Amino acid sequence: MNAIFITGTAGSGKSLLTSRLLQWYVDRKSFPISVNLDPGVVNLPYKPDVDVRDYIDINTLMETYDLGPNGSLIMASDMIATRLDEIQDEVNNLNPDYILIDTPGQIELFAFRASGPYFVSNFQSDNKVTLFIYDGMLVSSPINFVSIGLLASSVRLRLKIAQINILTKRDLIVDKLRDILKWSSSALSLESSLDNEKDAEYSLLSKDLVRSMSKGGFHQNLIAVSSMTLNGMVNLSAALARIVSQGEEIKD
Ligand SMILES: Nc1nc2c(ncn2[C@@H]2O[C@H](COP(=O)(O)OP(=O)(O)O)[C@@H](O)[C@H]2O)c(=O)[nH]1
Ligand SMILES: [Mg+2]
Repeated sequence: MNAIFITGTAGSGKSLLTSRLLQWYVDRKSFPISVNLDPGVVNLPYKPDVDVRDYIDINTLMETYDLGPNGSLIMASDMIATRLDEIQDEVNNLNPDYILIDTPGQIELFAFRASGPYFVSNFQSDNKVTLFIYDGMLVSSPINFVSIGLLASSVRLRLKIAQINILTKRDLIVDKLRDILKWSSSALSLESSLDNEKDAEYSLLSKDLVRSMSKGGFHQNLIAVSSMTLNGMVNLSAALARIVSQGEEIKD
């Protein structure tokens, strides 16, 4: 079993990518399943095989503890780890090749509280990988690119497993795509784009951050995908296959 945790900012395209990867693996005769870990989601573009909402109900929490929508969502996210055993049992019974785990809409509720990292670290699977999604619509300048890179690095520090960084919505950012991919493949090119930023203070700060992130091995090699046209899915599945096969080599 290979567990793929799909993370990213709210609205970045986690759920749609989950549904596309599901179909991708079905079409290639693998056996994938989807796990919805977002207790607050109302509509999903796929029918989850395993669903945290079967165990945690936001409305019950609101009524029982007299909480508002935000408080109950925080409480629900904190409870995800308490349901690990049941979710693990359901997954093990299905025994799939790939487990696509769609995480809560608000990344901070999953990655930056105790429950998410606990779940990731204690979930049993042969291989585990995080996909971190850069929302293509948010990467509009080199400084924004650096700020999302920091978030990606921060998620990696919290979840502590292999991570693949993805840029979604490439169909909506055709004009910017070349620049963004250049920034992601070369720290030097990113620094020279940062040189052209008007605000010298933020340009310098961003350059310092890029240097220390590259030194620390946080190289942002983005894979650009579109969940609308499926452009880039081949590259994403190849990157996933590399991580899965590395895991198998280590086990031999
Ligand atoms: N054009 C385009 N829209 C996308 C893409 N990925 C997601 N979206 C749209 O972005 C919105 C948020 O996507 P969703 O998967 O719900 O994001 P989540 O909050 O991260 O789960 C939805 O309206 C999607 O249809 C993409 O690659 N291209
Ligand atoms: Mg979602």
